[in-house]
Amino acid sequence: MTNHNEDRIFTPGYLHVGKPNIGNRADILRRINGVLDTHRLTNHGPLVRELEQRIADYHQVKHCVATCNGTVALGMALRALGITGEAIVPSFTFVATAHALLWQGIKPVFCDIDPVTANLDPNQVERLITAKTTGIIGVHLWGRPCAPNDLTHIARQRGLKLVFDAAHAFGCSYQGRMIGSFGDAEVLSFHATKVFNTAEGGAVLTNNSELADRLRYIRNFGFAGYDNVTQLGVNGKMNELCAALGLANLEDIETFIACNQRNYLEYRSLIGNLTGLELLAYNSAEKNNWQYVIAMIDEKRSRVSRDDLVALLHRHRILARRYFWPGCHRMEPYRTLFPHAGERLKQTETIADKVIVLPTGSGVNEADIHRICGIIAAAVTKTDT
Ligand code: T4K
Repeated sequence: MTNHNEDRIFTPGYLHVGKPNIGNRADILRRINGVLDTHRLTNHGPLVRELEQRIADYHQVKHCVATCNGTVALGMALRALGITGEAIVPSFTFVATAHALLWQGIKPVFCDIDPVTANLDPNQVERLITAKTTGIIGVHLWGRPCAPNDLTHIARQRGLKLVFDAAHAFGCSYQGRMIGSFGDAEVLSFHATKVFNTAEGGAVLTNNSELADRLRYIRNFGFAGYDNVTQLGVNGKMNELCAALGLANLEDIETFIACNQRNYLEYRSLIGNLTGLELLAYNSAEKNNWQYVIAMIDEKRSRVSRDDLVALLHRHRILARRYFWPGCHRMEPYRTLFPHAGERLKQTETIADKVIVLPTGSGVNEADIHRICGIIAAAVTKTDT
């Protein structure tokens, strides 16, 4: 049984990572009513097209191809770019990144992360390139850019395709340029748990018009007109109801981000200097969505272990998470396929064992954060007795 079956977490009184941000309800219902009135529920309707344009504008990129979710968007991008054989990818990511590769018959070659950024380590990437490598998949973990310049340089030099999994990076920037236009393509997720959501949804962003065209065909079974299928495709379409929710939520995106930032600063003021705990920093010179409040527990200096702290918080109905423990390589089918991968993933395993993701978003208020931090501080702090 997976956590998806834990309906108890949806009962009032729980604080959790990933509680959806929901925009103005009247606006959402008005837009959904409009969809119902027209009877146009899906297949590239006007709301999906409007959302695509607005998301492309927001990320300053030419094309946004909206999809039914981020995982399908990743698979579509890999296929449209002709990535085959092997692709280099972090193990320290949500398992969907690795699954998207294997689902396309591509071998994920797990690469270690940089201990400071927790993102792909470009030096390690170079070492893993073989004659079979056709692509690099960087993940902007927790919305923090994944070495876009270094990876672009390596990909260009070695003739590889470069895709960024930007599932966490809606509204983030790198060196003043919005995430969305780095590499050959970047992939967003609009899952309920993301800073911007359409309940389920995702998108591929790219500046390459020819690639965008190919993605639009792939998204629609390969149809190029009535009864005319010109290539292998999939059903990757976003529907109008999700787009309606998305358009309404987009109206409030700056409010959601401001709320996240306020929450983050509150956490920082309360547990930012705690011995035994490090709160992950964001570069405030860049645009961030502040969607992930990440604490790293140093078990040598903390009174409590990471896992005991998570269990303690759960007992208090605070569903902190260990994203992305234990790392894809220690999950099936990868554990069986690549039993020795861990030997080169030392930083991945070290960081995966330290991380706690704390609740934030519009469902969390200042008093909640004080309560959470009180429990954490009491548990982590060693007393001199
Ligand atoms: N790449 C990366 C790096 C990703 O993080 C993700 C998704 C993807 C690719 C793939 O994108 P999608 O195909 O999903 O668009 C969740 C999400 O299902 C997943 O979208 C997300 N990353 C991942 C980080 O987290 P779970 O299984 O941990 O989520 P779950 O169902 O336990 O939900 C988390 C919490 O959110 C719960 O405690 C309750 C709350 N919640 C959740 C939902 C769905 C709500 O309050 N309401 C809701 O409707 O995977």
